[in-house]
Amino acid sequence: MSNQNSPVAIIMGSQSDWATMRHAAQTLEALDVSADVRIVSAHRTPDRLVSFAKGARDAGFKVIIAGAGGAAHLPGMTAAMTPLPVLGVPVESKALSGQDSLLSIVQMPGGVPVGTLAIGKAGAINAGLLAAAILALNDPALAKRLDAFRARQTEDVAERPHD
Ligand code: RP5
Repeated sequence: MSNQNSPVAIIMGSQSDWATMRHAAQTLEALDVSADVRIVSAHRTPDRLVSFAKGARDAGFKVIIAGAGGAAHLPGMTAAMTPLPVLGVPVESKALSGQDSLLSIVQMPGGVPVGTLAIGKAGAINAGLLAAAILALNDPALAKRLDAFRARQTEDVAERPHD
């Protein structure tokens, strides 16, 4: 998970986010895209956040996936400090089922974008797919792997439901 020279960084606010964010990591792994996975909390480790976000481009990352729950400032603060594309995953919180996370991430002011995904597992999977799609713009082999993923997904849908 600590992969030097990875094009994707997956950051999350807490160990407790890993159950959700692992789906982003697994999605990328299935597409043979290396990811560097870290805990970076906007509130509990603000210096770590500043250091990571300000250094992310020079570290060689191309896309950042940031997951957080509750008062989820991590994706937005990361986007404020890097020119890299930031994909935000709202983690499902206990108190408000992730509605708080979603609204904390999605309503960025014009000028500082965060590409906000769905709450929870679906959002984490799609963040992985979107990161791969961004990288595939300059990586024909990865584009083929993404096409194959889509084709398999289509083939897996039965014509009719079964009991
Ligand atoms: C956020 O607070 C984290 O992203 C996490 O979703 C939430 C709860 O964190 P823990 O109290 O479980 O560490 O910063």
